Amino acid sequence: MIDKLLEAKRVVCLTGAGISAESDIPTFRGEDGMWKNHSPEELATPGAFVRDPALVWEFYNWRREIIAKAKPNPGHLALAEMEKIFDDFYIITQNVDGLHQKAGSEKVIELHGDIWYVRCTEDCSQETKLFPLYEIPLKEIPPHCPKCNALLRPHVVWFGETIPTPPLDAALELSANNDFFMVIGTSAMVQPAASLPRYAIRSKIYTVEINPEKTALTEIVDECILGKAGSALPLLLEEIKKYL
Ligand code: BV8
Repeated sequence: MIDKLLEAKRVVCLTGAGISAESDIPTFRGEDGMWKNHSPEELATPGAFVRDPALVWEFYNWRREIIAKAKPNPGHLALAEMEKIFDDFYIITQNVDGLHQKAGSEKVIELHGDIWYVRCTEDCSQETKLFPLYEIPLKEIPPHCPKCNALLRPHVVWFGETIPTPPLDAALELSANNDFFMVIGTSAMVQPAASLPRYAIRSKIYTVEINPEKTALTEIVDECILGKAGSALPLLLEEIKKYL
């Protein structure tokens, strides 16, 4: 694997909740993924928000409080260093926690949005189309638009909502056009993100999975490192540095 990685001009990574697990952010399908007996799939939907915006915002407030305390772990930091080593190094992330950017990664495509941004559900003005809301905990649940008092919603992609075209097109293009693809910390169950590694494999790109557990991808990738991102990625970085 290391020879393929060293020859690579463009490296692309797809990350999921697993890369933030060692930053103490619960994954979606791990045993800590539930919140008050609700699964994220139940709450991260437009229907749940219409039915009970307060409950959905309680869920996001809980996650925001956890994420606010979270620090990038050695896995995030190793990817940020790799971005400086390779000519072209991109991260496509399913996560909304912003930890890749906090770790120093700059070329990050957030497929599912950013938990720190909100938008007015009435789309009432340019300023409230999309703006940051960092207060922890939220002063008001659910929060209302400062301009028109309509409900605010988190700027994340819910189940049943389409991924915005710009990040999705960029992710599709990168997944099929690179020299080395790493899929890190994802159960590869959520579409269309889960199809990205398959595009890489179909494009005959050397694909490596890093995950302590097997997934639906494990059988079809070129190599699987059965381990945690927080230890596997720093080891990979050390290996790379031997040849620099
Ligand atoms: C779409 C943002 C077109 C929000 C997220 C029925 C109706 C409507 C849609 C569908 C439907 N059936 C299927 C769909 C499609 C649906 C989907 O895929 N559903 C799944 C449940 C089957 N997808 C969508 O709706 C997408 N849009 O398809 O639009 C459309 C539109 C209408 C109708 C049809 C189609 C939008 C999906 C985006 C949802 N938003 N997040 C928020 O965060 O609040 S998804 C969210 O869950 C995450 O972003 C992520 O994508 C996913 C969680 O997956 P993972 O990241 O993989 O995390 P998970 O916990 O599952 O796994 C963690 C992994 O880490 C494990 O493998 C574990 O072993 C590993 N791990 C643990 N520790 C470590 C580790 N790895 C490394 N190191 C460690 N230390």
